[in-house]
Amino acid sequence: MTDIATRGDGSRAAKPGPATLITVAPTGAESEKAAVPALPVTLEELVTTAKECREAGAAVIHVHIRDADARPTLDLGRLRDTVHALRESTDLIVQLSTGGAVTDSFERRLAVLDAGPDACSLTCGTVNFGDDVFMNPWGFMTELYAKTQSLGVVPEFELFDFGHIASLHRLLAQYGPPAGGHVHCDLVMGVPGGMPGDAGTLVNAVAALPAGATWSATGIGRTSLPVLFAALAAGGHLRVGMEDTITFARGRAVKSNAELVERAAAAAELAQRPAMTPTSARDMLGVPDHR
Ligand code: KMH
Ligand code: ZN
Repeated sequence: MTDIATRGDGSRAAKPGPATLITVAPTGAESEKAAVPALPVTLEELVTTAKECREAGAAVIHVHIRDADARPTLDLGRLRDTVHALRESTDLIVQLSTGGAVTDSFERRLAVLDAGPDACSLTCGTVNFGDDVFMNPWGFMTELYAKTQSLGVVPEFELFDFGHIASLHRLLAQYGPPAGGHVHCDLVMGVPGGMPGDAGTLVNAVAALPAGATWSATGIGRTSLPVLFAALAAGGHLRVGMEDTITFARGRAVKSNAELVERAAAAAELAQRPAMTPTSARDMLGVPDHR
């Protein structure tokens, strides 16, 4: 668990704790199955991936689902079936994406919580997203946050840029603490339009987080390894998966999500902060076990 240490000059720093939370984001909404055959898009593929990633050291699964044609969907029936199947087959914390795809409506993104997940993502601001725009205006953020509070779904605050950190402070000040009582953030770095994925940016972003917050980081594409090592060095947790990178090394495609989790777990072990179990992760994040 990461906690906060106060330096001699009164400033605050994350202090490495005994274990590393590893989140796997296996699918996302952006890659096409035809172009990336290893991407898990059916419920069966997702469950197999979840079991393999749990075995490799993941404690949380960040879930986007696909329809029968492997296109991104927020269909509520499919989401409910997915939550049920993942709970039946693993003890992972099931975190549904409320970001969806850039084309999804606010209404459908709010309805994701009705599928009854343990946790959800909550992005703290709009960001250019490659050639698209990922829309998260203040009114939508606050409505989504209030709904997480009333349903007891634990949010993870997705931060793509520094302005998102300012909005997170504003959200907490105006609406109070999240369900579960603990603030956990995920720095999503290296998106074309968001903050860059490098060590200097990570250190500055972490310094701006709310006091007492824990945090993970993920780097998109070629920033995935620099961000992974910077996060471990700075006392943070990790997110990996094919939502964020489909290249394992230069010229070598990712074969499975499990190999990304294995690599993250090996790096965490080297850093003497081995992968955290789902039970410890629930404890840290304030996520009750609904199974
Ligand atoms: N697919 C992106 C537009 C989230 O899951 O909350 C948004 C995203 C963030 O992936
Ligand atoms: Zn996502």
